[in-house]
Amino acid sequence: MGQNTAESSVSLINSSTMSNTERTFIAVKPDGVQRGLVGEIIKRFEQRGFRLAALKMVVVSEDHCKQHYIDLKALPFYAGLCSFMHSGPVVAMIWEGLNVVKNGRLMLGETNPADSKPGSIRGDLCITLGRNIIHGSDSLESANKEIALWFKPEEIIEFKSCQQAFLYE
Ligand code: IDP
Ligand code: MG
Repeated sequence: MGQNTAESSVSLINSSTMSNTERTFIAVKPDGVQRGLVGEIIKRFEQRGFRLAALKMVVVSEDHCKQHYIDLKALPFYAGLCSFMHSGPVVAMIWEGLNVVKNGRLMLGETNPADSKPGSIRGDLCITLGRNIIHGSDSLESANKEIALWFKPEEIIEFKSCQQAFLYE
């Protein structure tokens, strides 16, 4: 197909350039790791078609958790939440793809598992608010902040997935 046809311009605008590289920060919290749900969670993001751009298992400091949840500082559960997040290993990941921030949140379900629909991660795999197994960025701005807090640039791996042409028109 010629470079200058209307069709190729439209497809460039619609897909294979910037938006397919949107990134979100997803973390399996200590309860999700302990319950053996890391594989299930990764499987859901992989099967949806998102690309894994970074992954590590870490026990982070309480200060790191306080920074991660800084927007919730004034809330009564902040201290307990930060202490729990620091209590054991977390699997931190960056996932990439079209509208991955919004779609990642939809895949997670509601903050409270009790309000989460079956089919969502929280709706299928957990029961209570304080043990809801997974974190996902709630906006592009938070995603950028969280990625910068959790990963060094050299830990983020750029590669073109062989699935690209079959996921995006
Ligand atoms: P989110 O994880 O769905 O983005 P946030 O409102 O950002 O939800 O809250 C962060 C985390 O704090 C939640 O995932 C949950 O584990 C915990 N949390 C939120 N609200 C409460 C609460 O009322 N009591 C105890 N823990 C809470
Ligand atoms: Mg949040």
